[in-house]
Amino acid sequence: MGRFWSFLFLMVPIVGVAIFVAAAAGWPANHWLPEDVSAHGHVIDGLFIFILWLTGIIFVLTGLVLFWVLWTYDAEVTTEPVIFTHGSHTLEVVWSIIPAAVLLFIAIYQMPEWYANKLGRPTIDVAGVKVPKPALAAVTGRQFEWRIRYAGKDGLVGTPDDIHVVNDLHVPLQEDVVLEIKAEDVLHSFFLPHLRVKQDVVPGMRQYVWFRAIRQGSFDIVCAELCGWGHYKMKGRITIESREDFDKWLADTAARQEQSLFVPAPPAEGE
Ligand SMILES: [Cu+2]
Repeated sequence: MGRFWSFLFLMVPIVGVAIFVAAAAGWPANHWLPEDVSAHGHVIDGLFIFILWLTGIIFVLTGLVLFWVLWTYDAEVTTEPVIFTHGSHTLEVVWSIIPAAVLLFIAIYQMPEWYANKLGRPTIDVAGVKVPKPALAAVTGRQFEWRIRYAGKDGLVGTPDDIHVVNDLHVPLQEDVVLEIKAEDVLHSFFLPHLRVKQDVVPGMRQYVWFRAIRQGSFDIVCAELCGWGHYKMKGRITIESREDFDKWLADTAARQEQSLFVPAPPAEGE
């Protein structure tokens, strides 16, 4: 019976590896990573896959060691008396230093990408001086929608001529896009899976995210922080389009917003 448990625990690395291979091979459906439509996404995917391999190998090795211990020291087979020890000081030191070194390596290895995504905001030239690129739009998370305001003619977000939309973010293709991210009520997380952008949104804090989209299309905006009963429906769309289409969409939206007169359609015959 003792060896039954050995095989049961052997199933952990076997099933783990099988699921990993099936997911990577796209079976039964391709659900590994969403399509990457950003300029920097491949670096983040590379980090993800690298850490997955690292933890995957350690997972399989520890699973196999567990199997070996259960198999070798099965009480029904091994008749030798149990030896109690106080452990191995050397072993304790070694298996503390190795994970510490690995974690330190990951921390240093990912630093350039962390800088590029969280600290190195794109700049623009103003009279020969490099200044942080202003936000194209401000996105405010609230229960349960994304409110978006674009800068109006003055080029500044937060002024009376702003253009307002809800859950419908448009950005130009092949340009560095900076977004200002805020929360109105509780914690949210602004997540653009196809652009590999995710930022917690904290009430009272003004934060910025940036990216460069390299493919046209319409993709998801989701909230990645459980923010209340309607968290699941806090989703919007991001439309990536050419500069001309973006300018036209923004002008049309601004014009619609400025309509001061609403003329309802005449009632149909017989009403
Ligand atoms: Cu939310």
